[in-house]
Amino acid sequence: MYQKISTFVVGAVTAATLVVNAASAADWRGWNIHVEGYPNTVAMDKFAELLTEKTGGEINLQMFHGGTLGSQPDAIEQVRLGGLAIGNFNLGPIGPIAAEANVVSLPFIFKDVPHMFRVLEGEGGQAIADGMAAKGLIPLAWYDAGARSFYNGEKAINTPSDVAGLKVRVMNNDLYSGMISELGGNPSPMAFSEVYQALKTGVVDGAENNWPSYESTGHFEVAGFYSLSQHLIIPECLCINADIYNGLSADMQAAVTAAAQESAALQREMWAARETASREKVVASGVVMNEIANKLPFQEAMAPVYENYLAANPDLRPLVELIQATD
Ligand code: GTR
Repeated sequence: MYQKISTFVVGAVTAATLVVNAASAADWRGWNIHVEGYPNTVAMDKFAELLTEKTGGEINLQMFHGGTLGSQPDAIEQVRLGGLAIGNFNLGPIGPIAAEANVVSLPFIFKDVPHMFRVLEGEGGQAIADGMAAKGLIPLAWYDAGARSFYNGEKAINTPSDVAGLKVRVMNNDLYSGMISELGGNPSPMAFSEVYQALKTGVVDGAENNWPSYESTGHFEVAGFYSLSQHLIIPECLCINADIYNGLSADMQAAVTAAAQESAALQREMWAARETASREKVVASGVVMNEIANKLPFQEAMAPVYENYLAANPDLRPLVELIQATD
């Protein structure tokens, strides 16, 4: 009898311990669109490693790379709803959800990448982060995604009239569709994973992206003219579901944020090296790269895109002006 009771008690205690552990240790899932070896992929894996280390094993993140858990717009919804805890997102597809974040998708708003980071580190970045947090997404750190330029399989682009008539893939965001339309092209919003096949089969004539994505996706194999328009400089976030983050203790929040900041420092360092390596690789493979001597006509053509954004978001005019006035 004694034996029986003690077995029962030990069993009950073990079960209770398991319940407590299950409730206190968290298993998170994370989304990333990029392939193995891409700076963001390596940096997200580092984030997962640092999370376990800095939280003493209280939080464990399982990363899913290569967009295996779905398209970027779907994954953004999943992180907002809490089905996924973490994602590395480009702010492009976040713009339609958070108007403040959409400011970075105004073509030519940033002078260069350092300008973008100066804005993100200041009042402008806080306004963008607050706008995203209000929609359920907290940016823990910012990743570099360089500048995006046009590419296609037909010709070098030097003036807006070279874009006229081209069908160009864009990310899901009306600002990008407006941007292509104002240049006289036909915008085609499409998921990242579909672009290679669309370029290859002629469903679209061209697309636009930074050097590393142009290279890692193989787009350079099927669209061999890359024209340095650098029309968009869009930051990326290492984002977390707001309820999950807000539910953590202050110590855990600090550990998560520190892990994210370290991951971002690694990503930015690797990004700089990868931009050069990707450019060298595609140019060596025969890609025709051209500088655009005069970008002014492209910039001037964007006036209606800015007007439409400001007409829809009159309260965000100060944010646009703040960015433009930042040195
Ligand atoms: C990449 C970016 C991805 C995705 C992709 C696209 O540069 O890192 O998150 O936004 O572009 O064009 O869809």
